[in-house]
Amino acid sequence: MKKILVIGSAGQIGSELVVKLRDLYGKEHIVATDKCPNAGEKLAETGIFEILDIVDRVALESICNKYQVTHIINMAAILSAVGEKKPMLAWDVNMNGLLNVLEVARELNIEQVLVPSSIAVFGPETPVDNTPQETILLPKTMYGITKAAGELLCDYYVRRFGMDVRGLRYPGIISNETLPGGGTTDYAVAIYYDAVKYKKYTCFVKEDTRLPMMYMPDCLKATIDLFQADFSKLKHHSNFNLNSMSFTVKELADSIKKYIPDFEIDYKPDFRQEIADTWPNSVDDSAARDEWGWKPSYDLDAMTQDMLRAIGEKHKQGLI
Ligand code: AKB
Repeated sequence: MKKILVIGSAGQIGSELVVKLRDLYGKEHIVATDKCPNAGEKLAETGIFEILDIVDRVALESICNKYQVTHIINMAAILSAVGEKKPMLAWDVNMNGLLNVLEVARELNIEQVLVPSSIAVFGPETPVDNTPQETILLPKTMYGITKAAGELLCDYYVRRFGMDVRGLRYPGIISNETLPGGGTTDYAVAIYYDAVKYKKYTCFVKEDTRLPMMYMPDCLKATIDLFQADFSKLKHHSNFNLNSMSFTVKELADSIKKYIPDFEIDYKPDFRQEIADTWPNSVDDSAARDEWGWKPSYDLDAMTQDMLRAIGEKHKQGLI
């Protein structure tokens, strides 16, 4: 039976992925870990939780041995905006941390490693519309550099050591459970919270900024579908493009206005505009569709309705 270690479980995606995995495989089969003890409190109440900093290889190995881990999902990462403020930290967590995961997995014969990548692997030289699976990877952020190098490293472990390592390029992820931390696409989450609380949002990128985005239920589905896919059927391994929706900030604001007509937005672009300008508008995910059957469910309006409902509920209860 699988014993799945999730690293970085208290983050935006990890916190919801752990809940889903516990439902699917049983809570005794999921080892949730995070470096922040407080952030993991909720996860610790409902299943196995250990404190783990991905850069601590000895601790990682000891947890894998303690629980006889068979699968690792690595959700720990320093994202693009924080990565530009702290590039050495981004390198350490995203590269040295990843190397620890791959090396421990190799030494202990772990059956599978899943490592998310990101649209941040692309750069201004990449075709911006329907970005192909195989294309120019010249990222300009430290986060993007570590993700592009990480994809190559993961594919190296597949080729050189015959390991099962897989990964997918997340677009901006929108959710209402745990706030994202330190990404450029965070505006697409913050806008909903501010719409509910203040009916007003000041956006840190311009209104015509268009980026690929995805709602959390689709993100969880994609992650679990790839996790469960038959490895022998995969031609790609660590770098699946993943498309769902693509919209400008104005289109996002217009979608919110359908449900909150007096919602107002203004714009004060900051350093994150430059990052967003290096990323594509939309990506071609036919490899993910062909090789493991990827298919998203949500569009912008369906997501907006669900986000406003969930955040409105929290607001009524005084939780935000
Ligand atoms: C970020 O904005 O840094 C992330 C990402 C696109 O990977 N959300």
